[in-house]
Amino acid sequence: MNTTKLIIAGGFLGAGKTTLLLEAARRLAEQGLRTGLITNDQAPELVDSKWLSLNNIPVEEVSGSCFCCNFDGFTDAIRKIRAGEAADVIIAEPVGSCTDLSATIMQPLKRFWNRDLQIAPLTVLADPVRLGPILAGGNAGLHPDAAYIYRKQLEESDIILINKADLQDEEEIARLKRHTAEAYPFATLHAVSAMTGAGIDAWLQEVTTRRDAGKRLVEMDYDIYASGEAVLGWLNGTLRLSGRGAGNCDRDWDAFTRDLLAALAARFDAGNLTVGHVKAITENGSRFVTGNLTGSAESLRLRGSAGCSPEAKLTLNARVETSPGNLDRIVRDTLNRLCPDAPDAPVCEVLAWRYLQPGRPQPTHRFSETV
Ligand SMILES: Nc1nc2c(ncn2[C@@H]2O[C@H](COP(=O)(O)OP(=O)(O)OP(=O)(O)O)[C@@H](O)[C@H]2O)c(=O)[nH]1
Ligand SMILES: [Mg+2]
Repeated sequence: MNTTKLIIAGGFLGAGKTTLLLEAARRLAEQGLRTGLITNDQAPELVDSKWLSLNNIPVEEVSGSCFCCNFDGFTDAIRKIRAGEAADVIIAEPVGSCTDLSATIMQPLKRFWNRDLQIAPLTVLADPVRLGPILAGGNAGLHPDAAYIYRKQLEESDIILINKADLQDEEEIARLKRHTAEAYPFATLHAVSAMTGAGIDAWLQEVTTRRDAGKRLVEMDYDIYASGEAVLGWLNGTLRLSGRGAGNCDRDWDAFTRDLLAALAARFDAGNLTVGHVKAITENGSRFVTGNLTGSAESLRLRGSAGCSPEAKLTLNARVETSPGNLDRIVRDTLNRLCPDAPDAPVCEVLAWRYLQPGRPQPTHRFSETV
């Protein structure tokens, strides 16, 4: 079997990793390259995997823990993609609250997989809304231990992508680039938009040609790292939605998705609970709408359309700085209000539901020297 190029694209929750994976896979397909993707989460029922699959990109999922704590699960996913489609390129997205990837993923891959894989430099995405305050020494509204994870991700990177450049003016991007280069002089920098595709070709050119990967190992305090993950409540749920007596259109699932995320945002904002990322996908056959909250209510964005139909399926993934129990209460209560027991109201039937606090990261491998 030929060598496969493996690109790992990390970065904090909501930075735009999955959007980048899709855009990169599309661009690589235009070059005649077959691309497989790997998603990762603390629990199954992932919005990211559904969204990528619905966009017809082969995707494997590693759920239950970060790649670093389930290295064999990660390499099994690589094997599956290579066996199925003989992928030319694999792009993997670790959990957004995961760090220490150079020591726990990049070095072991270089040691054990260097004949099958060409491992690309470690890419880390950053959302300007959080990057600016972090560079200024603040915590970007995050718990200090979660902000520690954000900083460590940047510290161990080979390449930093300042994403969502389409939302900033040129001056702000130039300022962010300057400050990022001062703070992390070892990393190559690109300002990109995973959404519009701006800057993505230059990044792809770099990751598909450069041979040095995982050049940096950083000191990591696992107590702070574990605490930074544990401040986030995690909830993954899937629901069957049905309309009830709503007339010809039955239910407008785009409006439902928007109402759900707007109501959740209002609850989180009122309780001063920092949102890592809350995302939802509502599927109506092959039609789908995604909704994302990457901060307070004004960060709410919808993409696509699920249209109207009598039935749909909704998957919700929420990562919010609160206890899992409180997150569960808020989400259930919000759904109950949107789906009351009334003749014209939609019906929400839970198909799968988990809420949890990520456990202490215990990597399968951890190298203390670069390979
Ligand atoms: N304007 C703009 N929005 C973007 C860009 N990239 C991502 N987004 C939006 O940012 C939100 C989060 O994007 P995702 O790709 O899901 O982020 P992620 O890093 O995969 O998030 P997690 O998997 O939860 O860590 C979505 O609303 C995206 O549409 C971009 O370049 N520009
Ligand atoms: Mg993602």
